[in-house]
Amino acid sequence: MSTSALKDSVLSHLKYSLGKDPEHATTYDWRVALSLAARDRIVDPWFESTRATYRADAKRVYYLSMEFLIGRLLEDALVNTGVYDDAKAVFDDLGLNFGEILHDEPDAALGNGGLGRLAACFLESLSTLGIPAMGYGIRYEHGLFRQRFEGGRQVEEAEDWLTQEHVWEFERPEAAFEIGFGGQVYENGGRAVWRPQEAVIAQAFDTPVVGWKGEWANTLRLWGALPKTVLDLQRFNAGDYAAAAEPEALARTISRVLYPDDTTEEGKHLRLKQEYFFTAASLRDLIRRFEAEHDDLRDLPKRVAIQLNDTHPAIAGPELVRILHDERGMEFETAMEIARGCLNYTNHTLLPEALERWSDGLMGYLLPRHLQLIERIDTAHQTQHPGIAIREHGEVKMGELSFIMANRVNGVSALHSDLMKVTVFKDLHDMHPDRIVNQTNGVTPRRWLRTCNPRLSGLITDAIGDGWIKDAERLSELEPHVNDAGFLDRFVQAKRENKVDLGQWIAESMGISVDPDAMFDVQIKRIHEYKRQHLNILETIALWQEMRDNPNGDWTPRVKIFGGKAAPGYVFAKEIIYLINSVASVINNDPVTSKWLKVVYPANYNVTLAERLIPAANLSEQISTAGKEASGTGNMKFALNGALTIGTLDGANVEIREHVGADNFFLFGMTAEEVMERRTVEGHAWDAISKDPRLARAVDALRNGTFAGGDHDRFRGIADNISGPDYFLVASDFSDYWRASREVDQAFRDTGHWARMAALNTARSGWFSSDRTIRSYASEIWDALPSKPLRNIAAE
Ligand code: CBF
Repeated sequence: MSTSALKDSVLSHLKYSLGKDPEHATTYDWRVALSLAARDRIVDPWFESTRATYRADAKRVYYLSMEFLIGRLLEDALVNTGVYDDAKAVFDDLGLNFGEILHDEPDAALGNGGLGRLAACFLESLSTLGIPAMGYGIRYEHGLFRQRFEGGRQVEEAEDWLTQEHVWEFERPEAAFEIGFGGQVYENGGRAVWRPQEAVIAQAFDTPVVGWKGEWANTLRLWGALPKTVLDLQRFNAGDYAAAAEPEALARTISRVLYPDDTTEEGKHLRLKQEYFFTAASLRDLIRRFEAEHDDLRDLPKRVAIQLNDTHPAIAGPELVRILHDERGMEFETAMEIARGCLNYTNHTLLPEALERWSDGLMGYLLPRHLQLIERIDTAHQTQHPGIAIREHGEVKMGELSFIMANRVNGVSALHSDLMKVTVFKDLHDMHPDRIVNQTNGVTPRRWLRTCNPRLSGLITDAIGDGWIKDAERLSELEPHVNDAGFLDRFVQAKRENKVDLGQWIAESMGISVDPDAMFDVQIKRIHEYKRQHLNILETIALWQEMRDNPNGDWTPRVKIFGGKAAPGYVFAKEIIYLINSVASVINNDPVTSKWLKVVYPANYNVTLAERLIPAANLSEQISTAGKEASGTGNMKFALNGALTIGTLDGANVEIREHVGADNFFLFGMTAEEVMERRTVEGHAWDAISKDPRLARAVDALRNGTFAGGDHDRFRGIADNISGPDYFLVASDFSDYWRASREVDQAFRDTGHWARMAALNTARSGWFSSDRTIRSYASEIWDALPSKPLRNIAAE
């Protein structure tokens, strides 16, 4: 596409879609006009991909996920369709600030963390590889909450990303299904009939997801909840306006918020409703599509692979059995076989408390027929494999249900998959030894290097051509360049410029000045005890104390950057946030140490912020208690962007270290096995504290009010936890973390060597592309083939 054709398209949308002339157009208007012009370019490949799928009668992959953390879409679309430079030229020509236009787009907060971002990377890779696929999820009006800090504490606010028109989606009023809840189960002629007591409408909204060069586009179909009756007119006419609007308000509650606090009964009720709502709508939709082309539902497993992203869509098992058995009259056993032939389950956590369980009471109340079917599935499984139950202590265990209903179950890193076999799913694995397979996570190199880090990706393309963007393993061709001083200089320069940009943003948005030559040390992820942000802040405190002791020391300057949200009901995580902010305000105002140490915690960590922070990072903090982080994907993004990792042997860190080389990775801490052993030592925390005076002093600072304006109690909870139960072994890993951190300091001072290590991280991280992950799912789980690439629209 020529620049002038793109310009015409933007101006035409400005006029005819937005009804604005250029003189009066706002940044919003220009952004929407450009997005519509970009969207136009995606529609043809999108249609062609669908037609090609029908023509080939290809197997389709359906990815069911409660989260799709897609972030902003405009820049990605421009890059993938090859018109980024033209778009920039158009706006330069119009005298408008292109960066400002791109940044006007709201960040779609349809996810919480790694699981949701993984789903978004997978959709992009599925399109890049040309595998016919569809993502199914919920169109949350507010998504995950927006985080703000008030006096250092997290405050949650409703995210309002949908108050503006979401230009990427197409509303599909015709693709709507009635989804029922509650009610009774009757018997009719030997068949069970479920009569729900209430129902809402699930309506589809489609967003095309375009792959690299626009050769293929799949669909993200998100369901919005609507009432069956918009307005109760009788009540309205009787003057009871609030009651008249109630059906609409209640129905819409289902697609309002991602992860409503489920510590209350109402919250649990809503969460289970959400899960059933999107799963049931998706199954009906995919069966309708199948039946438009095929007659025999017994062929479903040949044509359809359904991936359950965690247990949130686990109700898919009983629902599919219900449709096939109750509604289509198949034998229960046949229905089971078909369901199991289609369904696969990805586990993302070993934390037992994170594996969902629903009480029989709630399940029976909302989904009475499903509870009966779960009992039957349980009995059938126990008859063949005695000893493990889906239902236990009056609860349905969704992990077990997912496992039993799945053809394949996968973990998300080699270590995690191995641990699944000996911990949470030990008994099931012993019964079904072939079912668990590993699929190490990956990230799309388009967004997480090409787009988010134009300086580095430009340098890479200059050195080895742009083949790496589609085939990230070709980044290894950089290896010889790592010995070239000129290349390394440019590598360092790109990183430094990214740091300068970030420094400016920090200064403008937070009023903190940071030195771009200091080490940018970043820990960004959900706040959780197992991720151990409190280990990091404790080390920060200890470092600050030593700097104050020795103000003439030759310290390596560091900027410690944190980012992340705590679940609204997770009190301890919120205390950690408060502690980090409190430490930041003391340290950042200390004239003695300010030239060496700063602590920066921008609020509302999201995809956009990650895209800003990762390219500027020197050090990536991956410091979870070994055995607790299933994989991590941030760790991969950092390595790809030339940051070195300080980390434990946990999740995908293990594989990252193998790929980048042990010399280019700062390892510390206990292994998963040592962690389990250490926990059995009585008083392990006290033991560690008494052996390390540095640690003792840092913990003491939590108790003596140093960071709480003299209040001894404010952070006592955290101090007591670290020195008491310390389940996540912060105290026991502290000394080794300190040692590794000082090694990092030393290494950073040798700028040439650091640059080489950083460049090797980039050169050796291509394996962590989500293209590799998706290829592996396609061959080992889905039996789905990439279709032929269509035309390359980027070249047109
Ligand atoms: O597999 C993707 C990610 O999922 C999580 O975020 C999750 O939600 N359970 C894990 O915590 C990550 O380790 C993992 O990378």
